[in-house]
Amino acid sequence: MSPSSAAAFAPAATNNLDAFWMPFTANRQFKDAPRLLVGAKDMHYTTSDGRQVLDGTAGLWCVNAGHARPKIVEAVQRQVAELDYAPAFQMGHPKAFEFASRLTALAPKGLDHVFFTNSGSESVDTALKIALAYQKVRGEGGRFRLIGRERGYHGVGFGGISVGGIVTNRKAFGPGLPGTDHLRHTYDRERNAYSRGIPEHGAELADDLERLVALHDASTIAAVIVEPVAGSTGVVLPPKGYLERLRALCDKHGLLLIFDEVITGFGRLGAPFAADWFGVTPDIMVTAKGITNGVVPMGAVFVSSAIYEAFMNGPEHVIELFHGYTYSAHPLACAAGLATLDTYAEEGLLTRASETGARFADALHSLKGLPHVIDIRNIGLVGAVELEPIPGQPTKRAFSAFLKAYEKGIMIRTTGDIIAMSPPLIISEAQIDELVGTLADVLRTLD
Ligand code: PXG
Repeated sequence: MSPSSAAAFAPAATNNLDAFWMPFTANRQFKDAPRLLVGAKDMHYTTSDGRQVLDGTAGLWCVNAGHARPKIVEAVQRQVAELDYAPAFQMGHPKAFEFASRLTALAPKGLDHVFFTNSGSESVDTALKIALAYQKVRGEGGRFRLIGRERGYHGVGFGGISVGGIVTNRKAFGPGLPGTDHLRHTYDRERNAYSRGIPEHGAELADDLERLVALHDASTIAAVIVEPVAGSTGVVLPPKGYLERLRALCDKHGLLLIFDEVITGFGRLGAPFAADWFGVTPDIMVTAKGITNGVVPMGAVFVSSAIYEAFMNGPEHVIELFHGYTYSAHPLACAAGLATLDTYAEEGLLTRASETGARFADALHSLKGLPHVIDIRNIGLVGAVELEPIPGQPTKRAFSAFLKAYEKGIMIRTTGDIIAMSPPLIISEAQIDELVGTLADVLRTLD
């Protein structure tokens, strides 16, 4: 055997941390001092060194009912033994239809059809493609532009980064989709710092859509996509009246309004969807994450009947929408999703944040005045604490808070110099106090 083929047959080194190129991670920093999770139950993770860590982020904003919930675990176990996979192209399985029906019954009135995907990013691209194709089937194919918003996060597909507005997620990846443009973001610290809940000032920022309509003409614009509450960019809330105004302007100009509810969907704000919370219904609603409690990857795009029916024309044997994924409506995801909806309903979780949110808001706003804190924002069970960056070293201060917090037994997220929290919706008042109290201790020790 030549030396090179011997090497090829050598067993893989175990625990070779280098093999896994980790997503959205400082790989070298992590691999120098790994943080490994080996178990999870309800509100806690277990680490590889045997510690319990309070989950202040619901994983990545997805484990809304808490970890390892019995109904969901059992449903997935049963499903994998009964029907592990079924094609969704020209074939079906009962739970796909059952889950879609349950979801549309839960969704805001008028969003009566669901297209299944496997992630938020796929849901975003699906929504954008449906919007373009819809304009074409209704004879408005000249409407090709897609409008996003500065500081928006719509996942990492080319469509999503094109309408997204986070520079680090865009600048390395070329020009993106042609024909996209962006509304101004709604963060205004000068007028709205330390707002409790929805900020007072800035509804007029929705009128920025008029600027883009004047520039491009409405007849070239297919859709506007926004997160009702922007999560990844550090929790940016819509000012009072902003979403209503955006809805009215979309109607005025014949534009579809897409809500990206990947984070706000499934109870995060205290209502099933942000559309319910704000009383503003989009034409298309993008979801993922909490749809299966994060247990099996899945996303779903909800569309209005007007959109769905517009495609149900032409010869009946012809595919109406040339789009879909091998794993659309995967049986394990549907089983997990049905059990997730049962758990949400039995425990009242989709509205629970409207009660616990007040305690969370009190706790968060008590951090005002601690070193480096320059703003605090909250809605439902979402909160953000913004820190003054270390001069010349943006992100470093918040990241060091994240590391210290993990050592002290709580999991938080940071983006830029903003600390974000979005605990599972089952969090108790004592756990809210523990989460925010530990964060306060961390903030007191920051350089
Ligand atoms: N849209 C929105 C609004 C999101 O928040 C996506 C789309 C993409 O979803 P997928 O499933 O493709 O990742 C997201 C994802 C964070 C964080 O800590 C946020 C997300 C993902 C990971 C971390 O802010 N949001």
